[in-house]
Amino acid sequence: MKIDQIELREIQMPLISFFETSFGRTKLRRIILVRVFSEGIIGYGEATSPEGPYYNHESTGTAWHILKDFVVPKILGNKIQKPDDVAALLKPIRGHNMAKASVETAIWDLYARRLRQPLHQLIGGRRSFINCGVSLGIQATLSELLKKVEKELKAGYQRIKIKIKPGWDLDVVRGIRREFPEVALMCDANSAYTLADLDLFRRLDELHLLMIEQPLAWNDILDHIKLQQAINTPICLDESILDAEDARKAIEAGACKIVNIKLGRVGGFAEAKKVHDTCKLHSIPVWCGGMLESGIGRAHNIALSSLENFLLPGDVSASKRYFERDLIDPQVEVDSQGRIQLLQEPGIGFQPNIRRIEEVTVRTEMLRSVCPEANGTR
Ligand code: OSB
Ligand code: MG
Repeated sequence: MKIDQIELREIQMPLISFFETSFGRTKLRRIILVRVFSEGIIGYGEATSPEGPYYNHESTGTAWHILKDFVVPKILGNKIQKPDDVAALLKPIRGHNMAKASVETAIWDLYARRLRQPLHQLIGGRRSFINCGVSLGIQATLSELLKKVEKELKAGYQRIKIKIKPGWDLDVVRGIRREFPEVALMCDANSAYTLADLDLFRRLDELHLLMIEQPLAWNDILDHIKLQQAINTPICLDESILDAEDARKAIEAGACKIVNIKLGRVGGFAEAKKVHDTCKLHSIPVWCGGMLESGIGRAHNIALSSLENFLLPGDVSASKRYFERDLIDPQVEVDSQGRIQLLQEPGIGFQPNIRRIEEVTVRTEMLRSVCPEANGTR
């Protein structure tokens, strides 16, 4: 593949309603979109880094810096035969997986478009639709949260995830259980607790939750093993799993029974597939996490979720839950049974709406190879 140029673009889009987790509140998404140009075809990717370094170490600003100064020059200065080469090429850059994944996923989209093949098919997906849940942020009151739960269940979503933090946990989960005794329910702590909170987890353990996501430190495995030994509810790791080796070690050690896979967190499709395969080998189900993506990242998540071991509903939901108007056509929609159908168009399947993208762009930079001869052949 001859990569001619790569465009970085920061877009800003307000969320329809703020999204609050244990680490903070998001009102405005600042997202980097990546466009990779090759012989008349454009591949699209999105850096899923949040605005500040509170989920992991990455932010919109660090992603721009790492992309512009390290990732993009490496891509433009090397031969790329197929999208699987990209992750290997970027390996010397330590960390910054979300920055790397934006380009990696764009090159997968580009390659699939070249082959006129849907991306989900190219990566080996087997599904015709994916199963969807929702992630509900921390609210001002329990009654507001209950209203949101009811609304999303009416819309058809198959499971409810709520964010918890100290002071917004046991009573809230009990409150939902009282109103919705049978609903598929889980909670996500984003690393807000320690083993000193074991009592809390023993009580949550009585509420037949599907799983508890990332209860302990973002870089921990050992304490999660101890917690998993103390409770029956499966622990699901999110922040702690950065690659397939992390997944293998966590599973072998008994730190979790379920894994959340995010394209950004693991550096793109090549590693996400490895995490998926490792989990499958150990009979550990996975599901697709979200990072409040625009339609571009959402479309990549849909393709990823088509792999066979995505056995649990993911945090991939309709565009209209997040944004007044998304960046793609059609918008992502969920049917009355909480499913998203996979499209059969080439690449991510959804068409980026350039007019809409222009409207929300705040800065753009086009990067070209300084030495075009160095940059691959057909
Ligand atoms: O931990 O899964 C998470 C959003 C931002 C940062 C971290 C997380 C989340 C979500 C939202 O849960 C998922 C989504 O709907 O995009
Ligand atoms: Mg999470």
